[in-house]
Amino acid sequence: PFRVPKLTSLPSSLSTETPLKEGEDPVSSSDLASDPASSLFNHWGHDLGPESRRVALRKFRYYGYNGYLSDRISLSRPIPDLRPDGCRNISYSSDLPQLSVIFIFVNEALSVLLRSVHTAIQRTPPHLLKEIVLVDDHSSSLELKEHLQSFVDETNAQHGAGFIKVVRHDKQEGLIRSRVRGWRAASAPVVALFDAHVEFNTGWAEPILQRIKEDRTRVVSPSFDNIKYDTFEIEEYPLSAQGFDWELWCRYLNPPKSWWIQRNHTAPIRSPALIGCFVVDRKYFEEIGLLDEGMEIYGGENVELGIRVWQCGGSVEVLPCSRVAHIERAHKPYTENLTVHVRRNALRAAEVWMDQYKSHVYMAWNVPLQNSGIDIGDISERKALRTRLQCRPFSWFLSNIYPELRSYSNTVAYGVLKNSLRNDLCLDQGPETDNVPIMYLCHGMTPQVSGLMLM
Ligand SMILES: *[C@@H]1O[C@H](CO)[C@@H](O)[C@H](O)[C@H]1NC(C)=O
Ligand SMILES: *[C@@H]1O[C@H](CO)[C@@H](O)[C@H](O)[C@H]1NC(C)=O
Ligand SMILES: *[C@@H]1O[C@H](CO)[C@@H](O)[C@H](O)[C@H]1NC(C)=O
Ligand SMILES: [Mn+2]
Repeated sequence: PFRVPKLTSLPSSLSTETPLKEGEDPVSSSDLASDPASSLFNHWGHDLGPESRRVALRKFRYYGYNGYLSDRISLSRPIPDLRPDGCRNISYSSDLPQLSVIFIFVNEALSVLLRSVHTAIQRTPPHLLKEIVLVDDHSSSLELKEHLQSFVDETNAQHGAGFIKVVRHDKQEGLIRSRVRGWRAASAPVVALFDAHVEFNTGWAEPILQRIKEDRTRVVSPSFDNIKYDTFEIEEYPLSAQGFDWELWCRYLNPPKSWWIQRNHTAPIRSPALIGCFVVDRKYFEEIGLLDEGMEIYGGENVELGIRVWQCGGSVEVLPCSRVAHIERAHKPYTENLTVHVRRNALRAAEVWMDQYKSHVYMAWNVPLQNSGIDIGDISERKALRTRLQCRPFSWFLSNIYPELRSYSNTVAYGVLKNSLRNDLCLDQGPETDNVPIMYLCHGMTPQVSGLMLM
């Protein structure tokens, strides 16, 4: 029953894309190398002269978004108020706790970073915003040094010394340790950890602070909308929870049934994990173990945090009435090899938190459970944390918090199925449009990796 296709072009199922984090746009670096202009100039810049196009393109390749356009947009532009009906009508406690807003960045366009800071100042009630912490993870870009410093000095002259604090890393530490570094520099009772390519929307802070004031073990995310990386238009996103797949990449999820049943679009959405930006009680964050600083660069730390908070007695939720727009870049900074780090970080989280279900993570990454050859570093401190906090098992998390994540109890083997006569041919998922598997040249990527189940 297997069809052997002509081996001249790849089947449509063959995708080298990694799943997306933060819903980032699936333009890979290799797409950019072959046709960098295509994704910047599709919807923008038709009337630019050749010189401007060159500048715009250079900035786009550097930042992963349209830095040229950003430089020409007001730092305090109005954006649509995308809160669902009912939100504007809710009243909040008059003694909400104060916030430190922490931004981490590496080689961010100055105008994008400043717009993040500006909108935080502009759209957070002044009495609730104690300070802003900027963590520069060893940027090389010059404008982030002097120009940023003069903005900070001017702002502090108005708002008081130390209103904006700048922390700079001498060497690159990655997103995860940068967030923790920002937390260390913060002093307000609640900390908000954000990327530095966002625009805060009206009333974003109050609903979050209310929920944390009522229960300090809540870790809260706003609802995200998208700032299009080419046109900088704001695109409304549907209300979502934040979850993950077995590779521990985060995903937006449909809110749980229990939320829909309430028929109240302003109600908090229970969420298995976090996309990456979140707000948390400063001391509670420490009590439950911050982020796993043994993770590298990027990815998985947000999922680990969500699992850990739930298993150790806290909760995670997304608030429809709190909205923050975020640029989904066309490509990310740091390294082209993000997946190498995400895989390592995922295996760390699996080993510490997921009990027998850790096999699902190994299977998703197609690495053997024993002797995987992947160095995940020392996890003894994280295991001790789990013991100290007397956390629940992962099976509890799966049944009570994330029943949508399918688990398999009958896997006898997983990996790639090779043809024994021609061992360069492997079983492949084939075109997604039909459900017929095919034989195809072995490439070892997702469409050829599968579990073998006992039926
Ligand atoms: C909510 O909105 C309705 C209709 O606009 C208004 O009558 C009511 O007073 C509002 N409630 C609050 C608490 O502001
Ligand atoms: C809807 O949810 C909001 C936020 O939790 C709450 O304040 C409000 O009372 C709820 N409305 C109804 C009708 O239950
Ligand atoms: C990317 O990962 C591969 C395989 O782990 C490694 O050989 C290579 O050096 C990495 N490249 C970069 C730029 O880190
Ligand atoms: Mn981001």
